[in-house]
Amino acid sequence: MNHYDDEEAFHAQDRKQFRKERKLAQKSDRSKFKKTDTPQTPQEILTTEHKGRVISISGEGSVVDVGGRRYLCSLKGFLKKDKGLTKNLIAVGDWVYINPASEKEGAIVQVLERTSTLSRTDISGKKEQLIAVNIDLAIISVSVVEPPLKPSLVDRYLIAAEKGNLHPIIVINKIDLLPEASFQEQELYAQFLSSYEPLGYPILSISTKEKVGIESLRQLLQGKTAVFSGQSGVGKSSLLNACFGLTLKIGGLTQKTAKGAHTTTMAELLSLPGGGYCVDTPGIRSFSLWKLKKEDVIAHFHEFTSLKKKCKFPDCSHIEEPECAVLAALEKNKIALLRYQSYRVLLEEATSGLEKTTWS
Ligand SMILES: Nc1nc2c(ncn2[C@@H]2O[C@H](COP(=O)(O)OP(=O)(O)OP(=O)(O)O)[C@@H](O)[C@H]2O)c(=O)[nH]1
Ligand SMILES: [Mg+2]
Ligand SMILES: [Zn+2]
Repeated sequence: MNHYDDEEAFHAQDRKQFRKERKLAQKSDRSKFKKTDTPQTPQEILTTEHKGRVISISGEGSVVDVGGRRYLCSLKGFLKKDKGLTKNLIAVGDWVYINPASEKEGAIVQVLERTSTLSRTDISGKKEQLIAVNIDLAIISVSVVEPPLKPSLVDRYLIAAEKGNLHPIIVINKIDLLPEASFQEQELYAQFLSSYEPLGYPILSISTKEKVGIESLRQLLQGKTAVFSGQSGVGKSSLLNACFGLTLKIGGLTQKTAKGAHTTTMAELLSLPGGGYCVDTPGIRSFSLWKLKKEDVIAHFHEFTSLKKKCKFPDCSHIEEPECAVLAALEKNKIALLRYQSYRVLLEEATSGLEKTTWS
């Protein structure tokens, strides 16, 4: 079974609706979708009053905010020519130029260069799927239990953030559940902190339920643009509601598996009171890094860097080679076991092309 199936099944209904809406939209205005459209002259395009930002994307089109006024926009056909290996040409957070057709509708005629991108591999495994773009902070959202903490998922996000030019912040939610959690879950949380904090990654332990750590998160987000991403049910929407008094829809967890209910179904850029923006995103069931290379993995585990020189073989992969300095450090607890386990999983993925990315 394809590892995306679960997550996709949740949204199958949405996709059906998406296709239906797109078909209707195309029918009602064929001109907006013609691949033969020709670009306008730069003078026609570059009028600042038509510059806007993509807030959300649905089957009907992209909602673009132009100075507080919202337009539902289609995409000019000529922009589709360069599709290549990208699943979505437009992403939430994109700065675009639009050509208004009425007070409420228009067409995107130009997409501005992106300063950052958070992306993963799409369902087909062949294309890059942009989650959000032009974002300062990647809020890597996890929970201690329900769903359980997944260190290798955090490492995936850390690599994605680094590759996409975003600052990562790890947010561990639901710490109120720790006292009642199993010994293994408590140990994993403690081990996670002792493994990742020394590496310099900002980590916030939070309970939206008991209002712990909310103020620290709010301060980090102030004036910035952040994307909240992570598994369904970790509490991304709850975190945003708690920080900014928003009223985003919150879901339950399936009783049997304690998995999220995929409550948020569409990424949306939200303007925050006091300045800044946030993108709440639908929960992921898997996260496969786009074009993950062995070098990306090696560079990410920078605590191995100084040790590598001491390995017997210069091309040592630190798996089973003799006289490996990384393995020796691991034995002496000088390298965190959680990080080494992540390294093995990610290296395997990068070298074999096989993706082990499902969290269920
Ligand atoms: N115990 C506890 N439960 C929490 C906390 N934060 C959120 N929850 C619960 O976790 C469940 C999921 O919360 P959501 O905010 O909908 O999670 P999400 O990450 O947005 O999920 P998706 O939109 O499906 O991706 C809800 O039942 C929340 O009440 C917390 O700090 N402690
Ligand atoms: Mg949500
Ligand atoms: Zn080695």
